[in-house]
Amino acid sequence: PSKASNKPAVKSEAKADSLICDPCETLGACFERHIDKSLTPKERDEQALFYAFAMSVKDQMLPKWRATRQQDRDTGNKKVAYLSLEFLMGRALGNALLNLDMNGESAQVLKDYAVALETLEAQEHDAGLGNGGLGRLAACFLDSCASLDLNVTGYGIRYEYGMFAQKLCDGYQVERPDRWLRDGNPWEVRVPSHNVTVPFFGHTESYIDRDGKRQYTWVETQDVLAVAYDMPVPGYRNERINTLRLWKSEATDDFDLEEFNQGDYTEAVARKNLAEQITMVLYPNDASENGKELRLRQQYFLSSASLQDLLNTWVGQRGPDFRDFARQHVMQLNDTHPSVAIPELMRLLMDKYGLSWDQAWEITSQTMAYTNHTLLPEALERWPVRMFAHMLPRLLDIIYEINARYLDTVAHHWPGDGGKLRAMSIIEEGDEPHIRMAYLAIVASFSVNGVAGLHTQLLTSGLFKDFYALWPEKFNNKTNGVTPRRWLAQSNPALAELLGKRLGEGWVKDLSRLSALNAFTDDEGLLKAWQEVKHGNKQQLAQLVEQECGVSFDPKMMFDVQVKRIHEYKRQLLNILHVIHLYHQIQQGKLTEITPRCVLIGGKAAPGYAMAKLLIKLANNVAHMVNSDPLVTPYLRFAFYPNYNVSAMERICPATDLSEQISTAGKEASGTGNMKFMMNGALTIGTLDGANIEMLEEVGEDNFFLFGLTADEVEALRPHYDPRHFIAKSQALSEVMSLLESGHFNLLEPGIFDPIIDSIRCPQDPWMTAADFESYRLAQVQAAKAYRDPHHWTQMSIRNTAASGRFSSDVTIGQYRDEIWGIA
Ligand code: GL9
Repeated sequence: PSKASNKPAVKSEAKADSLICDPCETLGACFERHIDKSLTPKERDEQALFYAFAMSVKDQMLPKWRATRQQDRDTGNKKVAYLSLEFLMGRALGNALLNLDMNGESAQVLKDYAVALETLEAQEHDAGLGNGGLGRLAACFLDSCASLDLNVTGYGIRYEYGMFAQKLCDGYQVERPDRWLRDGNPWEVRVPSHNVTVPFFGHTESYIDRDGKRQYTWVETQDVLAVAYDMPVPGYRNERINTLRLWKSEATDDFDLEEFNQGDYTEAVARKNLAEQITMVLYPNDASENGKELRLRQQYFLSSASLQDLLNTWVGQRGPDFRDFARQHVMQLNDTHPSVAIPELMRLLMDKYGLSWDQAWEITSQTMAYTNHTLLPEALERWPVRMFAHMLPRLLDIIYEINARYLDTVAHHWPGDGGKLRAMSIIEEGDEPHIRMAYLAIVASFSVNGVAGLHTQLLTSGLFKDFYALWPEKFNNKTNGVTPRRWLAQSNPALAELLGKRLGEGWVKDLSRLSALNAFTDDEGLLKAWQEVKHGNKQQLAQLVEQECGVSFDPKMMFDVQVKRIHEYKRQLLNILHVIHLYHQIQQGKLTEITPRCVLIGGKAAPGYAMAKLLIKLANNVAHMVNSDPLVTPYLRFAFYPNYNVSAMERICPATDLSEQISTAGKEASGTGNMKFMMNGALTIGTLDGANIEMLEEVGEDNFFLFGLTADEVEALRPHYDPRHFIAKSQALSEVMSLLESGHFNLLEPGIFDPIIDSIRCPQDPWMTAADFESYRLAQVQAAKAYRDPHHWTQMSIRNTAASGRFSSDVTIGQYRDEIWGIA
């Protein structure tokens, strides 16, 4: 493409800008225009008012958004593309108003319409374009990048259907489609000037060009149109509005030209579905391999569209001279999901722009950076070579060539070691050869990072040990963080106000200032105010739990919460076993010093993960027994929160006393929910896993309920793990197992929990639930005892918030900026 091909972009952008309201128009005037001029009084229901209001807030952002793009173009600073199959954004309105400092003005404007801001905010559908931690991390990162004034663009997929809605039917999870776009999306702007086409299928041909060089082309492809939808990402009270660019797949006009030509017009139009399928639905699998062809199509679609977009912009500004490209770009790969971007960048540079292999490789290997998010073997992506050969034949050629050259390096480093070559090859040999995407990502990236100290250590000493030996300089750690805007300022307004009174407002931008709270842990005024804030938040959550679960939570009781995806390694089972233990003790009248508590578990199970789904059923059955025994309910209540999502967490974390972070050590790469709870003053009961370790370091053992085996101990025990021994040794666990095995919780459904019982008793249980039970129970006794001293508990709560500054995603992004991206 020449400069000319970029012209439409400039023209239509000018056109888009002329459509917006006058930049001086106030929010009120803008809203009035959207309401009064376009809606009859009857049409002004809450949904319509929300839509009009959100449109008005977006209109207010447009001039700044444009100015940000202009400034980034003019200054020509290095830019970062954050490539991710998931962005779990949640709702946008509250966050936009906070960051733009428009809450006061909004309340004022809405007064005239007799509707509360909260009412409008509640109308917004969560943008659930992610599964859990990995997708929510991407969302927190976008907020921090904009707030730190960094030129970072998020590239993702505009799924028509986001994360499924979870319903409970007879205690079982049932999935319902999430058509989050049904009522329209007031935030997005369709930007047709950035359309690109993405090729699929076909085959490779080679020819000798005029200079006698062998060139390759990918021919007879089926092309899919990628259409950009931009969402604004406002920084916190600065002038920056960054962009989240989400791609939607559409059929090109010459899709199935053959059939058109044969006169089968309607058939051909109907077949456009195939192209539109690509961005139809988010795969709801948490940390497990997928292997589905459509998923690979999504990955390639995102990668190719995003890279073409970056290259088009570059060529539009600089012409096809790529000598400076690597100095000006970084592509951060959020896990291996977009790692097919590596061979795709090679392809575009060589086949489209005529660069040599060495030139293309230099650029690729200097711009790609890879973040690993899990050690679980089932999550490591491997694609059948066969699938690549069929769908992405040209990319397969390139991967083979990358592998051949890289294996020379391996052979040089370990001469004569065929085993090493086989073990480290990007291609896994076998009856069905596979491409190891993590290996491809490591080979081609200049940076490989884990997401917490322990995780990175386990990567370099285990999973990626050989790569670490070859290229130690590539590996680094970036402990995760969460944005204090959404997770404190917005979700916990009462605490934010108290912090503001005590510390000033600076903490929102510099969370390390929370440590100043440590000076006030003996200030009775603060302690009292702190307790009142927590109590108020608990009252609100109690209402929500009543409404969603039909269970009455008493704010005077301890709120003990575990919300996250349901997975065996996260050990919701350990929590449920403990609830059963408390229930049994109470019924037996054996609990002498009792701390009344309300236990809440929430989270979605992958639709194909039978064991996780059974755990949900168990939680619901146990909850039913607990909540229907009037002898028990004064001391213990238990609810499963349905359809846990970002908006639910905004209500849950400010109201939590005790945060459950109880994964088998070495399995949770980092965790990020753990940080949200800590920021909001919850105490953690947890194992030495992921970022828990760093949280413990910050807050000290006196303010944390630590239990369980360490990662090393887990691995040392594994070969001779004998659950019978641990069950026999613990009276509590023996009793719990007996009760569970008696069918007490499934009288009408005999045997349904056998797989769970068997998993606990199985010597191969990878999660070693029985091994940690007794230690967990004792930590719970400590937590219960501590809660009975409200003065001391509150001091510990304050110390947790005070120590949470390091877990702001601003800190994390500061490290990405300085240590990986090298941007100003
Ligand atoms: C995860 C890890 O399991 C978490 O421990 C980690 O905090 C996040 C973010 O780095 O990444 N990896 C992963 O595949 N998921 C994670 O949460 N899964 C989901 O996002 C559902």
